[in-house]
Amino acid sequence: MKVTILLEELLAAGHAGAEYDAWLIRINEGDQFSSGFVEINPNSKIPAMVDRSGPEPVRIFESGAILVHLAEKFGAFLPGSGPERAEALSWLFWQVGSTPFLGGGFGHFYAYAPEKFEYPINRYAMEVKRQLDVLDRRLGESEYVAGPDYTIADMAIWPWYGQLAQGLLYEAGTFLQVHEYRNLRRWAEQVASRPAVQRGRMVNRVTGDAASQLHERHEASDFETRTQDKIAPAESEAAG
Ligand SMILES: N[C@@H](CCC(=O)N[C@@H](CS)C(=O)NCC(=O)O)C(=O)O
Repeated sequence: MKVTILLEELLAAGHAGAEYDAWLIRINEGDQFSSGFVEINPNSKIPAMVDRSGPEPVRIFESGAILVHLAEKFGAFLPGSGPERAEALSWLFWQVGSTPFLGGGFGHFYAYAPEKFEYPINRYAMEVKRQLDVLDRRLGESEYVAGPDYTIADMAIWPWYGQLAQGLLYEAGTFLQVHEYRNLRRWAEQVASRPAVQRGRMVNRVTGDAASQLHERHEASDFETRTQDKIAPAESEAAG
């Protein structure tokens, strides 16, 4: 989601060279272990990207590396030097290092594990609340995470902590008392209101409302013509 948000932001800012093809990798069906995907990401995780704009295709894996690659290529959403760049990269790497405790830790035990084990749920909930507090304090002193400007750090953090603060992740809003993090919620709503974020959130999405799922994205008009409610209306009705 963070990569498609950046690509949509770049297009919205007039960078026509950011036009992209997004293919669906169904991780619950093991697509990430197929030989074609492993050639792009030897670690078998989404996201992964091939930049075909140069003389030779360039593969990039790890979401943070993809965001930096694109931001540098287009000279956008990442300050080129100085303390502003250091701050944006610090928060970007903060996200990559912190989120395994939210997704692999809290999300796994709270939402997906076959049984409810109290100890890991409490342990990871405590860590996630600590992380939410870190973000809330930062967003109390700054409009965006890295300062006055919207950067790739916001795009990396919003899909996890922004959506969590808005109650859109794991249905854990009440359990984690996310309403307490007022600065984080202010920022989450601000980022969520951006049309490019709304589009980026739809790409490769396979859950929720059929009208918000664009399984593959190959051109801008796909948002109007190829969402699941339009290409598989019978299926989406049957799914409720
Ligand atoms: N540090 C990696 C994490 C990527 C990651 O964990 N992706 C998950 C989905 S959120 C995945 O592909 N899981 C499939 C699997 O573990 O087999 C990044 O930021 O790109």
